[in-house]
Amino acid sequence: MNKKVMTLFLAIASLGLVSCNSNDDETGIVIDGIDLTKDVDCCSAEEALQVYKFIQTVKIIPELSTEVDGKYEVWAYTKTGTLHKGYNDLYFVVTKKKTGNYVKYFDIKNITPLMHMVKMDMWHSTPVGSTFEVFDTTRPAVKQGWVSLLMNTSDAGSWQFSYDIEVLGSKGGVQKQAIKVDALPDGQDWLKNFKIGDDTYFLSLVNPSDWKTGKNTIQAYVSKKSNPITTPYALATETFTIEIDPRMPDMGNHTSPDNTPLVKQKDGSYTGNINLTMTGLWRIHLTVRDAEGNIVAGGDDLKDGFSSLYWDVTL
Ligand SMILES: [Cu+2]
Repeated sequence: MNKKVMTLFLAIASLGLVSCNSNDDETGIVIDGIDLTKDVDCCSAEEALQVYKFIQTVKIIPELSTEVDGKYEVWAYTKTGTLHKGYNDLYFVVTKKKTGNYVKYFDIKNITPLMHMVKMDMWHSTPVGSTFEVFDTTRPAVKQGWVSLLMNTSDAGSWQFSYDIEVLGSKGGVQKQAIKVDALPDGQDWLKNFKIGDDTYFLSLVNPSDWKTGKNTIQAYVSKKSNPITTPYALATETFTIEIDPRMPDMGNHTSPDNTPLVKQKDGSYTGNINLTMTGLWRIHLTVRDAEGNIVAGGDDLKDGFSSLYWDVTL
């Protein structure tokens, strides 16, 4: 083969990889001065493979997936392809329609879940993660954010979602898309609220379904209800400490050793340690303190001596 035929052959071979999104930066195949393999909008072959592997672990939410400018496809994912009451991780991936290649540079903005409450004919939003960040340096073309949905869809009301996306200068998004929010099974209650004066705060427990028997990291977010309530609820700016007292109500309210309070991290989340020594229903009683150490929630209104502010997690 002469040199030109050889490069063409390599180029075609590399196009074969496009379907599994391995646009390879390293090979750098050039025809007439155009580098066919180096897609500057995405990633190395290794990074593309990481994205590909990641999306095998999640499922598409068709309602939140869309197309931008006829050029890009936007894919929204959760772990199950559905949404449920409480905290949900949301992931976004963008591909080029022509090649299927991932696009690294895009921004998700203004994610706005709204619930219409039938009886009162009013709308409210819900806690939302402030930004959709690059998920992981090994998977740079995946953006991750979260929503924590106050209620599930029922006769009382239903949800719609909107967001804006910008991909390489093209703008698009999803507007007022109806989407169902599932209830959690009995024995699971991952979202609670408390009040300080006129302000309402929400405590969103992050993915307790990932927990195993024994020691786990416990993570949560504290969000503050917006005014107006149709604006997504941002993280509370205050610094709290969330003390936990896990008990098994079906087993004489025994507790477990080695639990530590949730404290605020740089990323705005709260993390601590929880030790769930056996399977079954755990009621995690909460006491919230402000930065000065004063109890602001869960301190009074004790039921059987325990805080009436609690998450339920069934292992
Ligand atoms: Cu509602």
